[in-house]
Amino acid sequence: MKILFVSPDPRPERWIQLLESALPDADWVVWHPELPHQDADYALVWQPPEILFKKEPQLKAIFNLGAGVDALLKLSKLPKTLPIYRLEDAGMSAQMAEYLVHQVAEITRVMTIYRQQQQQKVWRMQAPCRRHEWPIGFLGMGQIAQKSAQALALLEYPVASWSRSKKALTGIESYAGEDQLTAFVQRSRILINTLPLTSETHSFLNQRLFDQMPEKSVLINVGRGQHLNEMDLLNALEYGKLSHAVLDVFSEEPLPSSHPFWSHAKITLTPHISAPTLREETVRQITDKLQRIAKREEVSGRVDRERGY
Ligand code: OXD
Repeated sequence: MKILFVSPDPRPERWIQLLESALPDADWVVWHPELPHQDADYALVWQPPEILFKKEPQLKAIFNLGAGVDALLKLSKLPKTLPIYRLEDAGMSAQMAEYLVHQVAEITRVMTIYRQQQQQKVWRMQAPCRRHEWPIGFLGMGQIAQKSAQALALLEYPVASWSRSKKALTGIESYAGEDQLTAFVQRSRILINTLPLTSETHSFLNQRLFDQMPEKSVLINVGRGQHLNEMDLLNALEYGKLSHAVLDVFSEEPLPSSHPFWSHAKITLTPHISAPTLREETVRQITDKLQRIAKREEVSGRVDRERGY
């Protein structure tokens, strides 16, 4: 069995070492566009170039080295029936929960004020956080978002989610479908975007949505940069409903140094690190899926091409 490793990771040998020890019988190849035809069976991919599918049309399945498959599904040469498996959790949900609890606490516990006070050697207690004043809403409630929602609910924030269909998760109020979007947005003072990027969710975070949010709301985007209309965000921070935004993803990554988000006083920005792919967990999960495929067993995490995730 020949398997290609296709990733912009500058040190692919760190992956290959783990992959070879997990599945020593396979022939692992670090692929690059100059390689001749490999006649490989499978490929592990992260943001692969279009030419991969032109050169290796015989692939039986591909494994995405992340949860979001938007970069893959927009490739026109991607064969229509090629099975795609995405990462399911693989250590991402705990990291995401930690990131979101941290960002929410930064805001609701006014940590920037305490940092300023430290610089000025000021010993002063600010008003304690009243959790009922900070209802949190998750746009999207996939596998990775669930742990975050539950962690914040455990900390006694009022937490709700909005998704295609209703979700039955203890302590989390579920809103679903177009009809319930306005009610959901109107109640959510902290809006956390975890939607998959599809043609339906492109520019979902826009002026119309921000206008419906409560006064002095906060937007946290850990989905994709293309979910956000950047001009609308800047306007909403300047004149509108939003008091702050936390952004981990951007339509152009790395974010160009001239971008106004870098120095905006009301924006906290991180370089797409809310839930990075962890090598050990990922290798364990993908090699397990490969072994299941070999035994013709059921394999979870297959992307629904119609739905787009
Ligand atoms: C992912 C990501 O999709 O890291 O996994 O953004």
